[in-house]
Amino acid sequence: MSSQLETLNEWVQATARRTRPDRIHWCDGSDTEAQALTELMLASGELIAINPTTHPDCYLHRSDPDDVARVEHLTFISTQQRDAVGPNNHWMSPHDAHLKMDALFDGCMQGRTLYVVPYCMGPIDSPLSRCGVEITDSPYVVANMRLMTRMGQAALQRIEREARFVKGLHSTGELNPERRFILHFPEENLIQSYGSGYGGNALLGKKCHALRIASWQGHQQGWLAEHMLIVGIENPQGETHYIAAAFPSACGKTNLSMLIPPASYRRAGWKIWTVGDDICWMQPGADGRLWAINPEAGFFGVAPGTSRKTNPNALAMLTHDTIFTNVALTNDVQPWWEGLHDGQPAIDWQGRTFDPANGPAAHPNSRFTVRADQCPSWSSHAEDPQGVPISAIVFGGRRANLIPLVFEARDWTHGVLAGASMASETTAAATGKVGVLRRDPMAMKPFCGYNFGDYFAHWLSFDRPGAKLPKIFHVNWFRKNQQGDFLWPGFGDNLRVLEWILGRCHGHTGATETPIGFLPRIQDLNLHGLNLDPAQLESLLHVDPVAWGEELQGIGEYLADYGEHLPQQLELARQGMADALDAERP
Ligand code: GTP
Ligand code: SPV
Ligand code: MN
Repeated sequence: MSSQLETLNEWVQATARRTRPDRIHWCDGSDTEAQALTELMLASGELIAINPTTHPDCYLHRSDPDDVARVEHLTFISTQQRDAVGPNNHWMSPHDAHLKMDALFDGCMQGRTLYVVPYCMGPIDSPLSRCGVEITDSPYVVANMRLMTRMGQAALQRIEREARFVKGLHSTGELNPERRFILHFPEENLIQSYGSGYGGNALLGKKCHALRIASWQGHQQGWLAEHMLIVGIENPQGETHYIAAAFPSACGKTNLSMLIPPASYRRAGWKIWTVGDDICWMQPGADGRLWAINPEAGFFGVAPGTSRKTNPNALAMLTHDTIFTNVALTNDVQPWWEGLHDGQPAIDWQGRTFDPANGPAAHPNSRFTVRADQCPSWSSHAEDPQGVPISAIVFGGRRANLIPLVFEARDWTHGVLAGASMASETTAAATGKVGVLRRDPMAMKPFCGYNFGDYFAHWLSFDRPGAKLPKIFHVNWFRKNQQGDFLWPGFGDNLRVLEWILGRCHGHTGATETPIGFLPRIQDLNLHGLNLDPAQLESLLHVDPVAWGEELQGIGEYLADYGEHLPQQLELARQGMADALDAERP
């Protein structure tokens, strides 16, 4: 046995001594194994079969009603130095964290099976990929990890070859929110999660490994782990350019990554190729460009709002081999959620007869899990070991006011400031109040495993001799009018904005310069076939110098929280913008 497998085996044995499972099962990722797990969960009620005629091999899982989203207040980074995690994270000392977690894990798997899940984040043969092993007592987690990662034998073989892997220990425990903690020990390459069976809390390859631990590793090793989709845009000349875009949870990454072009674009020959919908690992290549992989192999997407009209590619991939979590059911046992438009809910997400008095039929954070290659727009380059080259980076949030449809940063530093200044209204993806505006730099507020001040400096450090960096943009699909309606149609029509973005990258589209950056003039956007009132477009592109002045002051106060860790360059860029705005004020 190789030394890595010995290390793994010893860790599994030590974990079993603490958690005392009835059985240990090493997952090989095979179809036979998956079928056996499905049957087990159907028998226990953890899975409910969905209509096999309309949705073959699709299942519904209902989580505990108190366990339906990420829990940011219970998520901690544990490092020797408190300063390392910054004011953007909850911190616990490794000593306290281990005491707490060891006590929780003591005997917690009695009567259960301990599953050992070796997985690879990223294409199995890519040098950018990283492996991990999740130990879990939840067969639902195993089934999801099988769809979301390269799980099983191949990953184990890679672990055997490599020097290290990330360890993740998970138990659903009693599903008691009072006994729920998500702990990260980046100095030990270790994750421990107790008391939740839901998504980002439990599928440890995703947010815990591929963002919190990976961002820490990227900081040390010169790469970036980001909460970004990756999409390829093929123009009528047959050239494909890739964009990486960061939006906070439930703010449109999955939708943008698989959009269907507007009719006039389709006729002209535009195509969209999906590489990733949630996480992006990037690093400079020998040519100075940033090259990106999607570390995931599947989608864990938001169900509500997904329809034939908004996201037909998603709907097409959800007709077979999909796990639905916390959606409603129709009378003939098809999945249903708000915004689907087809069919009627009969049973709500908690298994009750649907009654609108109980709230929505599907939970607002209900999700689907599906293999990425079921997506009709899945890119043939998504598995390229070297990744895809990124032409533009896009940041965006859910902002009802102030932020225009799109603007281009002046340069890399200004772009990093635009990312660091992001704010967005909170959504149902995490527990807590929805619709509250909060700062969410680079859409990484819940996911950056270290001090944001150091993270901003790390971003700035990519601007060095020989670098051919992407241009940086900021978008907002969510600006509203006074009646509270979205000003921009969004979804497929977002390609109109992406076309302008790529045009700017290649120097053949116009813009106007403003104190916040470059904005398209109305004539710079392709609006063919779009019925938008010109006044609406003007509101979408309006920059109010007074309100922006206040925004910049707020940004300054927020960034000041990072004290000595904040790179001075960012503060200087912010002051430069503030001065330019002052000069514009009446
Ligand atoms: P996570 O998986 O939580 O990281 O979310 P995400 O960023 O992938 O968001 P997703 O694409 O699932 O969209 C979340 C919600 O926003 C859904 O209800 C969508 O229908 C809605 N949405 C997405 N794109 C747009 C858009 O361009 N305009 C509007 N108005 N809504 C959108
Ligand atoms: C998010 O909240 O950003 C998600 C869902 O993608 S979860 O896996 O729960 O983090
Ligand atoms: Mn996400």
